[in-house]
Amino acid sequence: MISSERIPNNVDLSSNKRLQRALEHWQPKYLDWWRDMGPEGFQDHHQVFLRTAISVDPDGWANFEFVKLPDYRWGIFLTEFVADRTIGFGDSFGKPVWQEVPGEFRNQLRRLIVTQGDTEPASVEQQRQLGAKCPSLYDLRNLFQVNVEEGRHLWAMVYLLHSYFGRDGRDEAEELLARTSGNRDKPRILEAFNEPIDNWLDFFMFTMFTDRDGKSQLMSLSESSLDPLARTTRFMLTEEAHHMFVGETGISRILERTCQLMKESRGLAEDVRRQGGIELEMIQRHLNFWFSRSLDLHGSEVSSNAASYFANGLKGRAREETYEDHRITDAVYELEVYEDGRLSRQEVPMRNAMNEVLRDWYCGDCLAGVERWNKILEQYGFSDRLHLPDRKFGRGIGIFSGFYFDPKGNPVSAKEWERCKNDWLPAQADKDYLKSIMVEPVYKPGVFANYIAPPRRGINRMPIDYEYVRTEA
Ligand code: BYC
Repeated sequence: MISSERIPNNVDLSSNKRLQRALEHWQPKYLDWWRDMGPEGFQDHHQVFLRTAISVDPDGWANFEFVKLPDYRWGIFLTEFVADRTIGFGDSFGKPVWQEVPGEFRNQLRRLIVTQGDTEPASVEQQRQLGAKCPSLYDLRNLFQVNVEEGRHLWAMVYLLHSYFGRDGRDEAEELLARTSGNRDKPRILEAFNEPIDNWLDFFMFTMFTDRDGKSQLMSLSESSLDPLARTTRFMLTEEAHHMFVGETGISRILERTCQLMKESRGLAEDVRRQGGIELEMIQRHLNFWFSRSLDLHGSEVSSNAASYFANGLKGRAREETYEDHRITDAVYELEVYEDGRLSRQEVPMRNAMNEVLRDWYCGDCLAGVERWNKILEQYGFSDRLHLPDRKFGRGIGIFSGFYFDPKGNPVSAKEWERCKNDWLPAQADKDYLKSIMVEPVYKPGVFANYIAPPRRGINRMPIDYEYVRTEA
């Protein structure tokens, strides 16, 4: 039976019998999915030092305990209700927000919620084999924290589907457990969530760049006129911040170790490799891949879907309150386009360019992170730098897909692309090398794989050599 003890929540679950029954029906299927598709090899005999949200207060997060992964208490939380909240953008700007789904926007809202929901279990599936290759117990615990929170984000979207979309919503909730990342017949909806995450470099890049798309999309959904969606996504953002911390500091620590190995040698890639490290060029190739995949997640540059989401007040801009014009009926966006083999600029109605507006915000947020990484190279006295590739590079969605650009954004021929692509994007040789240095997991407290530096501090004031994941006797 679902109770506030089993499912921490602030939606008064026990007094809503219909919802309670629907979730009771869904929960065993979720747990079956978690056992089948969640972290492999860590379901039954391990206790993990995890934090569980038990309320939306700032100290609601301070709950750390050892739990078995399938026993994690996946909760349902919305940020506090704000009385008299009004619609912040679009054609109905200034009118009261909705507590129920308006019939005319039902399909669009369902589609947004399903797309968001689909990414959450997808990422757990993508990461399920990383435990057997972990660089330390500290990192293993962080991986599982990210995984259980993605599971909670799925609960958040399923809560909305069950509460506001009736039979259709319940069917969609089942489908969220039926699609699988990378499955040929029933893949996940968005492309990046079907890419394999085979190694910890991919994992850290994914949590840096793809989780950051999670941040930008959740920020825009948190402006929604559907108040329960806005409040749910607002709380999800607090967890997203931790995932990006894992990604950013994971790469920082790899970079730091690479710098140490470069110092010890002559700074050459082959020397870093000879000592079991990850050379800068390989880090850059993985950055290129996950950044461009995550750019794709923002959709096409010109999108009538995006225009309609904005007009209808379903999905706004990140930090909508910082803009002056919230209706933007006449404004235009100057877009870079590629036509007849030439790059030029074209004006498009701003509403149709909403995906691009969000992508601008996203690129700025990514750039700040890359600059923080470059400080490490600077501190070690190296002139090498990591770079974000141009946003036209390596795209599979939108107006630049189907064309070839180098990482600086210059058009190149198919032949040139073939010649250089292994310098620009991860190649099989990279995968093989990374596999070889991660083949032995590090399960000894306080010990770290040779390719990564220890973190600055442990979790929740525990020491770095704390046994964050324990094997049961
Ligand atoms: N791959 O007008 P278009 C996260 C489809 S991540 C495959 O270009 P639109 C997380 C599109 O669905 C955040 N298909 O795009 C991170 C449409 O298909 P239909 C997830 C794609 O609709 C890490 C067609 O192409 N949240 O939370 O303006 C770990 C034309 O669409 C892709 C959201 O995405 C793609 N990359 O915008 C865990 C928010 N891109 O309808 C979690 C909800 C587009 O013609 N989603 N398509 O069959 C949305 O707001 C929008 O659906 C999108 C696309 C921004 C994704």
